[in-house]
Parts: sequence; C-alpha cells; structure tokens
Amino acid sequence: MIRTWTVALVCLVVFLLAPRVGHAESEGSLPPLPEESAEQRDERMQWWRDARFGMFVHWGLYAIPAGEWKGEPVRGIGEWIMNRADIPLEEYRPLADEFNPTEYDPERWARIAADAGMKYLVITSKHHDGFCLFDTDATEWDVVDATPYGKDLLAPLAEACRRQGVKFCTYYSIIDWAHPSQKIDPDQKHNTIIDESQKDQYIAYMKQQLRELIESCDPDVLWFDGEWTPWWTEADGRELYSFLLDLKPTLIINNRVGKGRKGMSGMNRGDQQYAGDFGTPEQEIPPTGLPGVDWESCMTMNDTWGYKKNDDNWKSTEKLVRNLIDIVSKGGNFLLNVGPTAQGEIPQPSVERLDEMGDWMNRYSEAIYGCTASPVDTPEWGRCTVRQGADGDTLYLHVFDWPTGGGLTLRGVVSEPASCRLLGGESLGVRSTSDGLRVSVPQQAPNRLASVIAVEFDGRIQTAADE
Ligand code: FHN
Repeated sequence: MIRTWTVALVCLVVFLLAPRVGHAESEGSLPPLPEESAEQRDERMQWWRDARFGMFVHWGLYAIPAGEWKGEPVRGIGEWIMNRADIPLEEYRPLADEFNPTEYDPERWARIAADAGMKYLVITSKHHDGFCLFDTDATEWDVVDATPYGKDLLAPLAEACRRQGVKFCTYYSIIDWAHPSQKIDPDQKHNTIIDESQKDQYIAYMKQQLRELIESCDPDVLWFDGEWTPWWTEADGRELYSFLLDLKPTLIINNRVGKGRKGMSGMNRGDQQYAGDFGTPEQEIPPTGLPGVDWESCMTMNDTWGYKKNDDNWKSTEKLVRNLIDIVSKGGNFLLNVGPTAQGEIPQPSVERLDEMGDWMNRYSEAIYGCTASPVDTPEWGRCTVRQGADGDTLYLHVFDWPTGGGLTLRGVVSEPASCRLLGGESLGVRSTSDGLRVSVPQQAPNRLASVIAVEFDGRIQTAADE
C-alpha cells in the first residue's frame, strides 16, 4: 500500500513540474508576489504552525435576529441573503439602532480562548454586511457611529488577548453589501456586482480600513473572505497581499486574499502560485495528510457561524477534540468558531465545550502544539502526530478506540523505539515487530475523549516507506 503522504509528495512533484497552465489570469500577466526565501517564510509562519488551535469569532448585527427573520428561520450570516429570507439592506440597517452589547467582556473572551488551549483568535472586523466592529474613519456604518454602544469593540479584545497570551487576528470580507460601489447580485446572492468605475475607490476603502486595523489592533493574521465574487481577481489579491506585507512584514494572510482557493476544499488550485500563506478548508478536514503544506480547517461548533437562538445542534466535545487531533495528524490548524450573542456573551454550550477541551489540552497539548503530520497512514484505532526534536523524534499515538486485549499495534514504523509512556502517566512496554510497533497498554483508557501514548526515538523516525 502506497503511503498516503507519498501520494501527496508525488502530487507536489507533478505540480512543480507541470507546465504553468493558467487559471483565468496566467502567472505571467500577474504582479509578482513579494520576494521571500524559504527560511524567511518559515520564520514568519513558525508561531502559526506551532499554534495548531485557534478561536474563530463571528459577531455583528446578525446576532440580533440570531437565525430568524420575520418568523422565518434562516442560517448564518453568509446564507441570509442567499436563501428565502432575502433581507433588503434597508430592512437590515436598522439593526444597528438595537446593537448594544452591554455584557461584552473581552477579558472573559480572551481567557475562555486561552483556557481552551487556543493560541490565536480571529474575529470578524467586517463581514459581508459591511458593518465594522472597529472605529473607522472610512464609514459611519460602524459600531462607534451607528449603534447605542458607541465604542470600538476590537482594540480592547486585542489588548485582552495579548494579556492572555493569545495572538489577536481579524477577519475581513472583500464583498461588502453596504458599500456604494457594489450591490448583491440578485441572481447569485453570495456575490456582489461592482460598478467597475468605483472598484479602485473600494480597494482604497479596504486599504484604509486594513491600515486602521493594523494601527489600532495590530493583528497577527488577516483572514480574508468573500474573494469568490467574480469582480475580485488574483491580480487584486496579489496587490493587496504585497500592500499589507509592506505595512507589516510579519503578517500572515490566508489564501482567500487572492483567487487560489479551490472551492470549499480550501486548498489552492495546483496550476500556479497564488497570494496567501495558508489553505482554508471550511467545515471539512482534508481526507489525507498534507505534509509541508500550511492549511487550517475552520469549523462551527453547531451549524451556523453567527449566533442562532434556541440552537440544539452542537458537536460533542469528543468530536471537537478528535477533529483537532485529526487535523494536526494531517499537518493543519483547527480554527473553531463561536458566535456570541447580541448582548456580547459566548453561548454557554460553546463555553462548556471549550472548557472540556481545555481540560484535555492541559493534559495532552504536548501532542498538539508544534507537532506535524503523521509519518504513517492513519491507524484504525486513532491518529498519530509527531514532534521532531534535536535529540530525536517523539511519535504521539492518539487512541480513540482503546484496545481490550492489552496491546496496540502501529504499522509502518521500522525504527527501534527508545522508550514509551502514557502521556502524563506510567511507562509502557514497546517493541518493534515485523508488523510494526507493538505497545503494551493497560485495560482502561486513561481519557474518554482520546488517550495519548508517547513513543520516543533516538533520531528521526524511519518508516517502511523510507526503505
Ligand atoms: O459566507 C461566509 C460565512 O458567513 C463564514 O464567514 C465563512 C467562514 O469561512 N465564510 C463564508 C462562507 O464560505
């Protein structure tokens, strides 16, 4: 059986050798991407690759109707205009008169993220509705000028995040239903139609706001969205990417700044280079490991990005923990969403799940932070992550289905292990067999969500595929 990541490697080689067949804009006609050596890129990306786990926050006026409009159930913000709700902007705008999140406590939000083991937080600064959660001179359609609350929401959260050791990051939508340059496409309601004579003016508007965000909140990641709209081009994305890296050279920017994303799979098309630093699978986890590729799966805890009242469709903590493990075992980051209420509170079902994830991370984060994709195929009982160290590698066995017969086998590893232990527990017997590693395990699983075994090696792990 060809190991999955060998297949990924073959695909990568094919991509590198493949003739540069163009997407709509062939690479030759595009502005160049900024010069950056592999070492410089690795230095810029390192904290993000080590972080592995972040909080996504979708918050705004849409938290007021919270999934219902004139008694009609509607889902999330992005879907509002796309489906039967058809909310005309003139009916949507008055929501600002009601937005007064008196329960908003940025310190509590940052602490919830930190206690869950989340190393960064990405919050919507401006979603498709164009409403800004920060104080911007570019428009009065913002929380300071248009709402009874009247204060910037993001700067205090940025400060609280830094106090809690959480990197502060912002989401920014390229489509903007409220900006005079564009309107919702009546036939393709997830797109806008732009007045081409006003496109440069709108790009200047975006640059002004992004500069304001960098100056007021100093985000470490800019997470773009809405790039799918036809009037936005890869050339626009590259120009914006270069503009932003000129403003802040350590910024990390997702692949939705340009046109590289291939649908919801989130990863880039393979035909050329695109602007952006990491792939963005949404509500899904790639089926196989992608070693050496930077990517992040963004997912909801329920099934809407924005707050939805009376929601009872919540993923279990076990599912959330195992999603995190699955993602890291494939070399990615997990951006897990919360949708705060209009009053400014993270919903209790989210808080409970994050608290339980934090308990698991307190015990097992060594097997998550700074770890990379498994060197072997996915075992039937769980997942593997690996940490490469100066003195040798550590292979973490994340066991979902604890064996009853007292033994666990991991196929594909041929190196002789130096030692083996339950993470946070006793040493275990381990031997290398013709069938792979054989670990002697206790009868009871140490943890109901996922138990972790650490196998230490002197030097790099060798696998059957390496032979
Ligand atoms: O329409 C948005 C949606 O509301 C949400 O922000 C997600 C998050 O990635 N992005 C768009 C849907 O792909």
